[in-house]
Amino acid sequence: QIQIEDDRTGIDVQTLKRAFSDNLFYALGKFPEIATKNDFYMALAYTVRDRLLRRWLNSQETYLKQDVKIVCYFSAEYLIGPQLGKNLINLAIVEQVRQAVEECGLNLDDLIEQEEEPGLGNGGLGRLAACYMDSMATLNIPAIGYGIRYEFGIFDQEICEGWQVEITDKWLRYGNPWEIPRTEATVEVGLGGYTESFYDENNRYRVRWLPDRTVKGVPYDTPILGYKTNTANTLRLWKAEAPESFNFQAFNVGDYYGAVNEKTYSENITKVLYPNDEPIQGKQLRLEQQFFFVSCSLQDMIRLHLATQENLDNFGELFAAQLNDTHPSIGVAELMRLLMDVHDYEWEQAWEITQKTFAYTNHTLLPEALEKWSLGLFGSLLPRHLEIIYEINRRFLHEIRTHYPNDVSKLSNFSLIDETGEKYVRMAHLACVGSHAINGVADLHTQLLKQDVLRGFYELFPEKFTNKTNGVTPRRWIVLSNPELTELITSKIGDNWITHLEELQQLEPFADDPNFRNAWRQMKQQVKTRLARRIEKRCGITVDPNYSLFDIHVKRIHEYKRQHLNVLHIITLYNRIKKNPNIDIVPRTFIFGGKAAPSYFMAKLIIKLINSVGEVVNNDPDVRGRLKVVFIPDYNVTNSQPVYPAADLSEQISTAGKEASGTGNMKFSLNGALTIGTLDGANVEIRQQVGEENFFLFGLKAEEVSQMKSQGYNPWEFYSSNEALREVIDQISSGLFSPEESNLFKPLVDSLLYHDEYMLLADYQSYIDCQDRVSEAFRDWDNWTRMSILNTARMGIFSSDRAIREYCQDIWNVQAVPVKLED
Ligand code: 26R
Repeated sequence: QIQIEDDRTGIDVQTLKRAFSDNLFYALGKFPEIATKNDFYMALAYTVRDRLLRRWLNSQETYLKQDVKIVCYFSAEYLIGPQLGKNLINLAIVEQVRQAVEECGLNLDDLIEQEEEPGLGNGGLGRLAACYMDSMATLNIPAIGYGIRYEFGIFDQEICEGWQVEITDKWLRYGNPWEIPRTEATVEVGLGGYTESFYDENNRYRVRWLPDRTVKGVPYDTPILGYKTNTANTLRLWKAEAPESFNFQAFNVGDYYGAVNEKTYSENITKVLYPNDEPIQGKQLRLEQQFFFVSCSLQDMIRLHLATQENLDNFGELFAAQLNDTHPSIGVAELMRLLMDVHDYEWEQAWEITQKTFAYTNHTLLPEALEKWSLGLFGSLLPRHLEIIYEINRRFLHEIRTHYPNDVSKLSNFSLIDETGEKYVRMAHLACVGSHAINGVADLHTQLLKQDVLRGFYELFPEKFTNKTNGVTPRRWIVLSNPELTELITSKIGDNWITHLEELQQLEPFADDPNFRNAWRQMKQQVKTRLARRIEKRCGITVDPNYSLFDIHVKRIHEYKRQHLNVLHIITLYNRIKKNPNIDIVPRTFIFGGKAAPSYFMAKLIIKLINSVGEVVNNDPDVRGRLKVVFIPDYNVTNSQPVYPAADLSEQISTAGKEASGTGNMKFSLNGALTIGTLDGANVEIRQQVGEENFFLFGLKAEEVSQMKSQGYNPWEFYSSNEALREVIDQISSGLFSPEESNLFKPLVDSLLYHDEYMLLADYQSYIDCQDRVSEAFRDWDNWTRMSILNTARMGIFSSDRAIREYCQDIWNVQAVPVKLED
């Protein structure tokens, strides 16, 4: 019988040291004298992994033995970030480990920085999945995260002469100590081919699918340990491999190279993550990825289920499958196929099980991001699923006909098939009919879903719709990212807030305590200084953490997020200085970060614009360092962690109605930044929470945006009637910021003057006025600090723990299951 605190897993400094050097020797095959920093990192990672394995195995065993309901989170993306620091915190062994490695002559923070993060997502959606996995483990909710083990995640970004350059993300290059392949749980997935009908031995009409190729799915498991609990859930990511078919046997010696080729073909499926904002029309590989991971996962669930249950009748009582956007929505058709074609269920019962199992979260209102697949592509890859979708549709439209007897237009609006031009399968429609619950990710977003994008479905089944406002995990986004703040909060209210974030409320009275305010200001100064050092090192730009307002805009680069509106403000301030070099202006450091999709020309041009404006502003002697513009390259989870804590001001300035929720907005405000923002996504609720006097609001409301659009918005009117705006635009188009190529930004300027899809010019003046209020407020440090404290104190409801509790109660009907350490 293994003892928990034996030599192998003990957590005192001596035992940790011993385990660390054992792992270096036995797992890495190195002496300390010849070990690289990465060897040390790996040895430490294994040492930490050893200490969570017991919890992991016990969790799996507990779920298997008891008939507990398990959440299966289906997501094509996960941005879990680096694991070492997080696991140390969750195991509560940071200090011992720090000392142990120090006694070996090493620095813990250096080793933590050595980790290469798995960038298996684009942005908000993938990071949300990671926060939810953290919260489910912390709340002892049985859960499996299913997804894709991309060999190449989101590209690494370099900035060359102001332009984004994409570099392949080789994250597996030095090995991944956190994952364990479970080859014994490999499954097979079919693709292509055709279907045929037949009568089975009971003379029942049946259909079978004869795929023309199959691939193997091999699961790679990563433990997701909760905070100070015994629950360690599994993130199960599938890798595609070639089946060991005839081709690899001696039969085919003549075509050895052909056989190897086929292997490459199969393995392509999980090769690379698709960037969003990339036209995916006709990208067969993307559909293959989606079907591949969903089929693997459903087969895996069925196997798990049948290990303890006689049949699949109660599948939906033991699994809650959440569709993270429509990317995994093919699961509706695949579960139907598995139940009917493989497990002999009749349509009606299969349909009942399917609807009971699935629920769907929508994450975007942008029309270009609503997934649809052309019938040709769909039918050739998934012929059986297309038949099933036709049958779902036939039955569904029958209901529609009875519900709206005299309205044929309803049929084409509701149909799972878009027949307005070339024919497509509408994945959101499939997700809606196949799920028992549908949710948006912020109050406003859910309202807009009900009013616009999914209006018909809302009228038809209003009871399916709920709102689940997003949340973020305080373990990564406060405790790990901001130790200074963590300590300060804990010194006043204890550390229970880490799992009960509403308790931050207890900070409120301290907002009026001068000593506490002082400590708060010092803490902010400290973390700003930390970021300033990094900026100096990474970008070679000196910034002033003491007097300058850190104004931060980090997120994917997209026109709707309006990084270029921020730039218009920078140029406006620059012009004020140029006109009056002695003007009394609040010094600001504008910090940007984010990736643009490789083929998104306008977004890449915005990056270039930021850097070009920075070049001019940063080097103009008249500015005297009062304005600085910085673009932090390669924005990802790792690089974001030092950023959120250092912000004075958080930029959340999307066109109202476009940002489904945002989650960066929450990370900033939790860390005591004030927000300048529109009434969009979760900004609305953040403002409600922190109080309107502690939030800088500007811009058109969602309603006003659509109104103005329908009345015929003319950006030119704003341009010609606003002198400051006109000057800024003219400077950009005249080449002031691109002397080597004066037409460089013409596409951007033209787009603003003649279309301005995202209403920058309409919101310009309101934004500038609001920024002026920000500057005035920042002059009063004392009051600013007070507002900052109140932001943190009132942001508790934006914990992902709260969000997960709501999903458990309203959608999943899942209970916590405590895991014992000894068994
Ligand atoms: C179809 C395809 C290629 C694709 C489109 C869009 C793939 C991925 C996306 C990403 C979208 C769905 C996304 O990330 N949405 C973001 O989800 C966050 C979490 O809910 C929100 O906070 C954020 O507002 C929203 O943009």
